[in-house]
Amino acid sequence: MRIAYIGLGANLRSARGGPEHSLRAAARKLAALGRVAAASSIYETEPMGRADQPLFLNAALALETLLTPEELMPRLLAIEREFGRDRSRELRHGPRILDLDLLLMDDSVRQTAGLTLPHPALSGRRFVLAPLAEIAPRFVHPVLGRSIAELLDSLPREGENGPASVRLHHPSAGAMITIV
Ligand code: PH2
Ligand code: MG
Ligand code: MG
Repeated sequence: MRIAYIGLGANLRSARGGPEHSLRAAARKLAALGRVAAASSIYETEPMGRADQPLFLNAALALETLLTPEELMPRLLAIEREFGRDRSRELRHGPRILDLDLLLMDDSVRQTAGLTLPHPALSGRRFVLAPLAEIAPRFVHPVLGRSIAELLDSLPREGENGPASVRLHHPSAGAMITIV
């Protein structure tokens, strides 16, 4: 059994609903690939990369699964496509119907065409680290040798990744899906 940490993000409506619906529905699809062991709250985050787009919703979950990283990755892409994401028609750092990022999988380190583990953007982004720190604060990044809580703590106090760039979407709602 492996544990995959997956980051979820959305800031555009899909044909079926808004970003919040997409995150919750995607989490239920992920649950079918194993067992969701932990799920974060949903966060409302300032768009990184391009300012001229809606706020993002971001979250993270821990998936216990028998799939390897190479098997899981195409399943994530297939779920993105199911919600209507078309990678051929999007801008770098632009708006997204649904983004599912494989952030970490146990202590796997990979660098291939279709998969880089740990996710290269993990350590510098508050909108990834804040949700992840809610479910795995002591998980140690296999390359950097620092915990998620330490990485979050070492982000700049000002600017694009400052503490104000991330807040709870529903301050008292709890996890994005019910853990069974
Ligand atoms: N994803 C992007 C671009 N910018 N900003 C935030 N806050 N959250 C995201 O998930 C995000 C982003 C797509 O590459
Ligand atoms: Mg992403
Ligand atoms: Mg992605």
